[in-house]
Amino acid sequence: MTAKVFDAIVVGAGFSGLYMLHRLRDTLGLSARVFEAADDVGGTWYWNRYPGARCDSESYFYSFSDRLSEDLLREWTWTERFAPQPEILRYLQHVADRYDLRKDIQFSTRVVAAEYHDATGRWVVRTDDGGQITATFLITAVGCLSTTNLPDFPGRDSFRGDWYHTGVWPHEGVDFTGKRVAVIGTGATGVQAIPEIAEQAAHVYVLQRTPNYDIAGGNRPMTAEDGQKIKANYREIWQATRETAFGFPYDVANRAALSVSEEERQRIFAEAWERGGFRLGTTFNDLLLDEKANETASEFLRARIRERVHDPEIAELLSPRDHPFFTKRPPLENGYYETFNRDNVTLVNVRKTPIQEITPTGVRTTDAEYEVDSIVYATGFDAMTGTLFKLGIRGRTGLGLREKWAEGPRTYLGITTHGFPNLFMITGPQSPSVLSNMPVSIEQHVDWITDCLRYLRETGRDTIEPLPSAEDDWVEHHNEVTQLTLLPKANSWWVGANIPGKPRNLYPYVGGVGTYRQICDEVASRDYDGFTKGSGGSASDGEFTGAARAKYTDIAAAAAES
Ligand code: N01
Repeated sequence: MTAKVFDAIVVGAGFSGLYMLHRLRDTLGLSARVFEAADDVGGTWYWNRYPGARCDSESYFYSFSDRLSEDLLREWTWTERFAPQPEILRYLQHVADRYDLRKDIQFSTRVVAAEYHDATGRWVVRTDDGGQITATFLITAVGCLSTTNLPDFPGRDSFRGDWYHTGVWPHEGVDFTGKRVAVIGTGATGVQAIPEIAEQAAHVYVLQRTPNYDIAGGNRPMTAEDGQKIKANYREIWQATRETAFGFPYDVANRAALSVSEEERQRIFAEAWERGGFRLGTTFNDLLLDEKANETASEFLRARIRERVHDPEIAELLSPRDHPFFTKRPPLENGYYETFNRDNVTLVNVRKTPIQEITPTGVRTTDAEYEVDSIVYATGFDAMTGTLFKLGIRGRTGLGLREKWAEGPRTYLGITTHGFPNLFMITGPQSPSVLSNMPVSIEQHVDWITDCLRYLRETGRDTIEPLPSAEDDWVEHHNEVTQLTLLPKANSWWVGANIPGKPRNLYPYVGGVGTYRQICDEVASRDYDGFTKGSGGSASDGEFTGAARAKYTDIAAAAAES
């Protein structure tokens, strides 16, 4: 079969794949083909249709920015402070239509292999429909949370009732009316789904292994006044998202938690709590660095649980004691804690009495059997690398990405990896990705890749690959920055602890969105420092001067002085 030939292949048609396609095709004038496993655009927002699914970033900054279009920002009006899944999906469908993107997307098609051919300097990509196409550039836009984690409980397949994973929820929805339901998992997803399921079901058993520090979401409808105010300030809002630590339009306050009095600290926490969302995590600059500082926020949150949950024993069971605040992604909640005051909800501590097996009629722990009609697995994802590995990516010497990263990801800037020329990973591991407001990080990567491809064209090249020394340096820098924080202390999916056998590393980069952007820009401005460039698959022109880490050091020194 003759392979079809493109300039670029993109895998995935969520936020990142859509924007990448637009830039490749409409900005650079390249030919591109997108492969998408689903039968429509949307990515995360296509698959995650569980009850209560909504975004934990505020809707007015969880979208494409003015980089894509100021008109689109003016045209689109969000109806809720935190947009529900159907609305975000509609938004992405609207973007696909507005920019006529669907014609270059092949839906219902999975990439099963992607191999780099040294002799031609091209990627050869095979798909599950037997198709084969080649391209100079391969760009993964597969999202960070797209391969579900379904724990391998003994007897799982013997269950005779209905079961669901939240990450692949039935499109027609699920009616739990009159049903007894077990929900396994109390991460950001479980916390959104459980209150909604409890409204419908006859009884809900919440099987909790680790309680989280859930922050009040404070969701509410957006008023016309909200909309006008936001639209009048969009430029400033987006500029701020690009400069702050987490990609929000508000930054971490420049003060230490223990530098203020107890009374003042409580006032600051309470004010952030009232405003809702992730603001609480930005109240002091040492919450992620110092355990004593962190404990003040952790205890503030435990006190909120005790206020809202009537039974003190249940309140204590819901209170995290084994990890500092924000070392696991804190869920945003809307009525989660009150759910445990209902008669039809039972909290089961599966840390103390672990799940032993799934039986034909329910879930058996070491203590009891819970007979249920339905099981909901809110058990998360094989994050950041799970989907990349499933693409069957092989680089220059036939080395598989999975083999290369057997001990953990090795990247340069979280976008590229040595031995895999012309491979770009949007929001790849060791970039800020899931430690940020995703659309901001997605746009930054797509724009950086776009500039890089333009640079190659303008300098008469078509091949780029990071040097091993640049990659070693980035991995070392990533690990050093990680060790400054409390993040390694928790068994979170951020460190891969949720997947048996997964190498323990911090997968996202914690140096901050604004800092990271400056680092990437510095690398680009120095003729893509740390990359070799060339043509036809042969890249030898380029050196590594350490620009990335030098930029970080400069920024950190300036911050320490201020
Ligand atoms: O998954 P999780 P998630 N036995 O891995 C439990 C994003 N998100 O889908 O903590 C018993 O966080 C596990 O227990 P433990 C967001 O970034 C975004 O909830 O490992 N329990 C945990 O309670 C989020 O962080 C939005 O002890 C088991 C739960 O299952 C990410 O998605 C909305 C178990 C899994 O929690 C993932 O969240 C929702 C076992 N064998 C989610 N295995 C937005 O706002 C796992 N668990 C955009």
